[in-house]
Amino acid sequence: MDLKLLCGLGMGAAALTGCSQVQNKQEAKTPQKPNVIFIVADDLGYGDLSCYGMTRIQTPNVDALAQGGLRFTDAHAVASTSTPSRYSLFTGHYSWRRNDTGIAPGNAGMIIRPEQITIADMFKEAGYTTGAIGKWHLGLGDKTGTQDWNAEVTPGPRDIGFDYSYLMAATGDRVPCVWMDNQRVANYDASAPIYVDYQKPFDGEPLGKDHPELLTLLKPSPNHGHNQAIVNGISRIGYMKGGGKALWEDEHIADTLTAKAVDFIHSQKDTTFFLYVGTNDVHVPRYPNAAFRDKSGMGYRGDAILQFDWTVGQIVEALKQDGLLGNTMIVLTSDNGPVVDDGYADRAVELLGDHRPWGDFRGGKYSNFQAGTTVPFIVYWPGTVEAGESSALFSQIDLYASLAKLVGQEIAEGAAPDSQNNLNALLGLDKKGRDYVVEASSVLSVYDGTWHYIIPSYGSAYNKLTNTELGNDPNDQLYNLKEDIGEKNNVAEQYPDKVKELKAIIEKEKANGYGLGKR
Ligand code: NG6
Ligand code: CA
Repeated sequence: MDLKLLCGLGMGAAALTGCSQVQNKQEAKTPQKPNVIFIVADDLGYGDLSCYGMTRIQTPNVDALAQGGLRFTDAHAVASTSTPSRYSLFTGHYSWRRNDTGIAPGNAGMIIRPEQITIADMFKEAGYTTGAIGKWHLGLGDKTGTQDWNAEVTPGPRDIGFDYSYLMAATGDRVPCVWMDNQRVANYDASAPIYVDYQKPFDGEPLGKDHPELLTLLKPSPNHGHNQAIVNGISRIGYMKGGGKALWEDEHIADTLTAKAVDFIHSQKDTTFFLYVGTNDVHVPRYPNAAFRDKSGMGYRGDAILQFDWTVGQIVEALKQDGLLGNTMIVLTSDNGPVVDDGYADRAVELLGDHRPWGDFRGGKYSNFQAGTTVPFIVYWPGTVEAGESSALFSQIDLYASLAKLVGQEIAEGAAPDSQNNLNALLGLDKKGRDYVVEASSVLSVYDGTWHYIIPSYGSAYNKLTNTELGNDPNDQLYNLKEDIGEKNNVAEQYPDKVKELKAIIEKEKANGYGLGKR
């Protein structure tokens, strides 16, 4: 890297002279057009990677990104579950402004409508080839329940900016259990037409709840549901008929999506690309490949973490082979906080030992407490993003505006209304980041880097099934994260002015649209 670029990026401050003005401003040099890859893990917690303090197992491939890149310690997903989190990531619009962005069934219609402008549209405008691989969970087709899975399902990712897609419609635990290759079932088997229903079972199709003897790979945890359609020895949420040789095999989900990501990278080595890779790891049902199964000593959840790490390694290796590492920005993160038992008896609870997937934070997936949305977040762009750690407050919702700034793209009118340009924080040049983040779980909360305020709610305080403290309380809750990272002491009564100030932020934000309470 030449001196001019170093100055422009505000790097090498001590070693360089003659560019102090630029250093003070700490502005990123834009535009630049690297390839951009989002690797979004599923339900991977802040404490689930060895570079974030996990000691039980090692994640060397992710750690290499952390060592050569920027590891954030205060980055947030917008919501504590997948659909609303990914919705905001792609649109730069708070999912909680709508009432239809909750956890989507596998037959949901497209939640991001074709007329909406997404981050993929933004990249396309900037001349990128765009791809989406892996977990989608944002609906496909026009209306819920009306898809014909035996034909092209439209609208789909193509209509919201993705040139290429290879996706699971929803989650591993929801039907249909097939891959969608550019909006058509992959490996379609004409002898076994596919039907999906979330209301009523199909005559003659055995269900998990009636046929435990057919659940050869995994059984559901008691009272968690997940006991409907049976697809390769695992019962799911929803009813399904057919599929034949198109049905996915759970032990090959990770290697299938990894191979597709690697192929995409190789096929685009001479273009500039944006690739979203949503892994199924470490979501339930966890049934990792034999290469990882029973290898972690922590059960399938730990094995799935090893498998996730392998996927990351394969993607990096593909970039290396094509000589693309210096010209590619990888953003590695998770869609929401961790959960140990999310529906299947995979011994994750029994074998957890002293491992803390949520790190020092309280709660987890589904929770208003900080472990709901505080996620691992690593930016790797060797030669441009200086290696280190950043405590800047960052929200995934800002990827849209920040990357638009990076590539020199205007934000289209009406697009990404909640996304702020925090490119300097993303590149490690601004150590502070956002003034505050709004977090969405059962209710909204706001966090300013020190104080976390959760609005009163009458929801249950505890989810017995998943063993999660949900952070619902009929009183105001205020925590000082700098002194009390585990949110043990509610200090709302001691700091009424702080409560008032943070409450006012939520009210101000809600005034621009609010649908969460109407779900
Ligand atoms: C919940 C499921 C859980 C998981 C989650 C979605 C039950 C009892 N629990 O409703 O297993 O599928 O939805 O997870 O059905 S997410 O990470 O995709 O948001
Ligand atoms: Ca998730």
